Amino acid sequence: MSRTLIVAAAQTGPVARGDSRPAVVRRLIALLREAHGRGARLVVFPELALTTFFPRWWMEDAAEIDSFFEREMPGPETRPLFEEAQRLGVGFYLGYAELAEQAGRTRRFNTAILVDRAGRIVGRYRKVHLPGHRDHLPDRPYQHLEKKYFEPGDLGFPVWRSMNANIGMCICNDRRWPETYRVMGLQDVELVLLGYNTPIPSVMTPQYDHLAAFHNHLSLQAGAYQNACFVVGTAKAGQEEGSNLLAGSCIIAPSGEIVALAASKGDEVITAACDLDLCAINKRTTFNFAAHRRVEHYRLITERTGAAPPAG
Ligand code: CDV
Repeated sequence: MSRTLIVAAAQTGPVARGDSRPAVVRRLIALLREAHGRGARLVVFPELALTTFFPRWWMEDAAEIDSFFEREMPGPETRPLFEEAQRLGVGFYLGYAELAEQAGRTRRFNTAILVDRAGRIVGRYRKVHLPGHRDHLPDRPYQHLEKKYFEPGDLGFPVWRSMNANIGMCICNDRRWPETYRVMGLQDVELVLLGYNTPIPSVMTPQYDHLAAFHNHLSLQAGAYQNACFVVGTAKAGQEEGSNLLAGSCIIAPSGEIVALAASKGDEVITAACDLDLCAINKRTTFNFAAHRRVEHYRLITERTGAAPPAG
């Protein structure tokens, strides 16, 4: 039986600070319907898809900060997306800011969920690699305050068996780290789903702004090839509250090739028919981990966080 799954990346254009949740959800539903019309059974929405990319602003008022977070999922404003996806029989990935009450503590995460075709949340991922800074940098036009507004994820990089595929998730900056994909690769991942908001100019590396699109695809293609899996990367793109967000949503095959690529900076659906059995080619040969990995030489990867020069 063929394991070909039509997957969609549902890129969105900018979301303004004043856009209501119901208005954003209506846009997501329109993209979902378009993807379904093109045969997609799994749709990937961006990181923090329900709001503007608020870590660009220094905020101190707790109520203002919390207005960007979801306390329940689905809640009254997001439920229509779940209902429509269930009606259409389409699974989806959705990124949002999660406010969780855990063991008497309020915790905030940059989160993505995997929803199956029956509208059930079957997977939850909390962003591990939080970029940026936690202090106010008033000389900069924009901040990148993910380290202030979110805790690092506490769930690792699980892979779920759902929709007849081994599916993993990550979020934006995670895509630049080979460890992200390798941990999922070791769980036989076939599809890595991720959303991103990549502001240009970058607060961290303005020297590389002209290479932002290249580095995006380089990271996604390397992750797909080296772990023999498909990768779906979905942007929130365009001029958002004066900040330019990288577009370039794409679907990558296990060969490392880009098989679908967004052409615009706005709301746009791209699709690819992903034959999941193609993952087996490199999983059985070049990247047969059981046959070729030499874990006795990889200890530093988990023992040391920062780089240190050689002794002597
Ligand atoms: N949302 C992000 O994680 N953005 C980062 C930027 C700050 C570099 C990214 O890796 O695209």
